[in-house]
Amino acid sequence: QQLRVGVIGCGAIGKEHLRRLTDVVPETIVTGVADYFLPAAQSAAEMFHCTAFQTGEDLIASPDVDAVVVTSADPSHAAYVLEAIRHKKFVFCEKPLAQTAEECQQIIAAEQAAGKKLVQVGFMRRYDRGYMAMKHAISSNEIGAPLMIHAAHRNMSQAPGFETDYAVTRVAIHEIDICRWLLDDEYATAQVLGVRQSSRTSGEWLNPQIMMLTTRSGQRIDVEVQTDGAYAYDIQCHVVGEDGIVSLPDPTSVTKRAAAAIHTPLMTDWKDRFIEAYDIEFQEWAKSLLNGAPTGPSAWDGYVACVTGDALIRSRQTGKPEDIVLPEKPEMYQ
Ligand code: ISE
Repeated sequence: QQLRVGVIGCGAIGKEHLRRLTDVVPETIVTGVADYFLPAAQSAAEMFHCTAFQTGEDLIASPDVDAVVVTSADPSHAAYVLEAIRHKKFVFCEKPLAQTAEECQQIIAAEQAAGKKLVQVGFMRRYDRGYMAMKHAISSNEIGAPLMIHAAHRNMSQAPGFETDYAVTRVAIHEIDICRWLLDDEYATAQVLGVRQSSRTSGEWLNPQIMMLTTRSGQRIDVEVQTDGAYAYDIQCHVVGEDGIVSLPDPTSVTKRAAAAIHTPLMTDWKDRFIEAYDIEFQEWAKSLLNGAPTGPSAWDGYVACVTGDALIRSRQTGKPEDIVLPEKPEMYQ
C-alpha cells in the first residue's frame, strides 16, 4: 500500500524531500506539487512525473493526494496546515509550524475539532541516530539525573535577507525542540545574552547570539548560535548528568594522516549533516500514516517551539530572562 503525497513548495528543502519521497521511501508516491512561483512547480512536476497544481489549495483538495508536505516559505506554513486539516488530510509541515504562537493555537484547535491527529512538524533531529542514542542513554539513567546542556549551532552562511530573529525561528528552533525532547521536561524561562560580534557576518544581523533556557526542574541549557561565518556547519550537544556526560557524535568521515598531522573533514551544508535523519523521519512518517496516525513531533511541539522562540526574542529586547507560560497540554498530545 502506498501513500499519495503532494508537496507544496519546490525550493531547496522541497526538492530534497521530493527526491526522498520518490527514491528513498517505498511507502510514498508523489502525485502532485505546487509552488507560489508556478514555473518552479512545473519543472518539479516534470522531474518527478506528477501533476503541477496551480495553487497549494488545489493540491490539498485533490482526490489524488492523501497527505500533504509543506515546504513553502515560512510565513505560508500555517494557512496550508489549516487548509489540510479542513480537508481532514494528513500534513507534514517543515519547521516552523507557524509565525506566531496564536497561529499554532488555531492549528491545535482545528486538529482537536477534527478529532484526529493529522499534523507532524519537521523536527528531524529526533530521528538522528546520535540524538536517539543520547536520549536512550539519558532515559536509561546512564549519566544520572541530567543537570545541564551545552550546545552549539554553527553555520557558514545564510541566504540573502537573513535577520536577527531568524537565529531563533529558523536556526535555534532545532535546539529548542531537541533539548526538551532529550530532557523530557518543559521550559520555564528563556534569555538571550549579548556577546562580542563576529566580523564574518555578511549582513546587519546580530551574530553570534547566546541563548539560555531553563526547565521546570531547574536544568540550564546554553546554546551558542553562529548564523554566519563559522569554520563549518557544526552542531554540538553535551548533556551533563550527575554521573557522567553524553555528547552528540560528529558525523563519520575519513581521517587523513599526513604532514605530521591528523585531519578530519567537517560538513559545510545542513542538508547533508542530517540527511539520514530526514530519510528516517519520512520513512517513519509514511509508516505511521499507513497505520492510521502520525507518531512524530506534533502540533503541540510546534506550538511550544514558537512560544519559546517568542520568549527568546522578547528577552533580546528587554535584556532580561522571560517566563515561558504554557496552557495545559490537550489530551490528544499526551
Ligand atoms: C536552516 O533553515 C535549517 O533548517 C537547518 O536545519 C539549520 O541548521 C540552518 O541553520 C538553517 O539555516
